[in-house]
Amino acid sequence: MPLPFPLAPELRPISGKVLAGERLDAADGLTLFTTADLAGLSALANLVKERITGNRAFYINNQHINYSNICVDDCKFCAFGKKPAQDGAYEFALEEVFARADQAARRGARELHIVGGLHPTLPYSYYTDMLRGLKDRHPQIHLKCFTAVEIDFLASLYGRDIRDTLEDLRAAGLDSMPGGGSEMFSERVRQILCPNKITPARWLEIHRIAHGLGIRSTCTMLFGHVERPEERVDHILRLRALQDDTRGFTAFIPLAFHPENTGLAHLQGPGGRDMLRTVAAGRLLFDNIEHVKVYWIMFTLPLAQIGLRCGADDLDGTVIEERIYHMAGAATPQGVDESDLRRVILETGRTPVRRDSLYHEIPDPPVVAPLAV
Ligand code: V47
Repeated sequence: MPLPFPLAPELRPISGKVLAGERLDAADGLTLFTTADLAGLSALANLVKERITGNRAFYINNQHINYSNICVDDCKFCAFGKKPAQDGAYEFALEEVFARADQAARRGARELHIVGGLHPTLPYSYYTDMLRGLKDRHPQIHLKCFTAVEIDFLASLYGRDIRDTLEDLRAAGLDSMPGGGSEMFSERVRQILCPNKITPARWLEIHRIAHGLGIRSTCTMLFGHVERPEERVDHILRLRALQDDTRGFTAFIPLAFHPENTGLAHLQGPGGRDMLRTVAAGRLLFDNIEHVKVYWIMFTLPLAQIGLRCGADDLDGTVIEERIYHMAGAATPQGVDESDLRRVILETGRTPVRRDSLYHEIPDPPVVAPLAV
């Protein structure tokens, strides 16, 4: 059946594969990241999105908590991390974390997304007590905490292996892991961006172990800095290969690089076209991940709306207190209300679906009629 939209010649063999449900390979990926036909690419990705999730667009009532920005690493792309004695360095006492969680619970949040820097002296018990304290106070809230980079750091600081560390954290209340810290797997790029960060093999191994323990996670790709199209493809295909083995990733999240206040402030960051292209290419290449998120904090709400028509099916959430991206000069608000997200989704013609962290729908609470007096 002919497609209801025109396609540039280089996309036609790819659309043939997509319609036949065949997997795209690295050469196809390179075409997706280089074609000038953004409209055709987006329409193809939208077709796949609608095949998987129909007209629905997801969002979550969540809150981010960045418990500390103190970090022993020195990633060039990061404006968030500070050395312990540096101006602006902070760490939350557990009571401050709990106060934020109480505020989130009052707003009806269903997820806390908690990440920080690589803090050299916080005790192991800080992390386990944090999780235990949060679960005791708010058992209904899903705890999505600590990137693979933090898990690796914690494990090596306290001489424990990854499996034991993850089991301890899970016993304390950890439900799932966010996908940060993978950045871009290319060794060439890592030498420029983050030479001291854990290796791609280590990042993947930690997610593999987590998935084996039943801890789901997401995966990300930081793009729009010094990487080449083939390095984006390589990054995505390595994540896809892990997903073939474990099926543990719930969503792919392309993270648009924001250069302000970073060691790479001379770069531009990606333009809107490139951001939409990356969403669409991600949707088409990840034939084994159900959801693609346009993280509106990084994309802005108007561009995220278009993203929902280019392959993405999820906006992330209310967020409330984002710091990592705002330290890098993001001009978006630090958070929004659920009603804003619903409106933004409705404007795109999609049906808003409130979800939990694992993409189960959370229906509206029943409307209780007032008692007649
Ligand atoms: O790992 C840091 C990126 C990530 C900058 O799992 C930057 O659902 C752009 O991973 N410009 C943390 N990006 C955020 C993250 C995330 C966000 C939303 C949802 C999920 C999820 C995960 O942010 C870091 C790094 O890749 N980052 N600095 C910057 N200047």
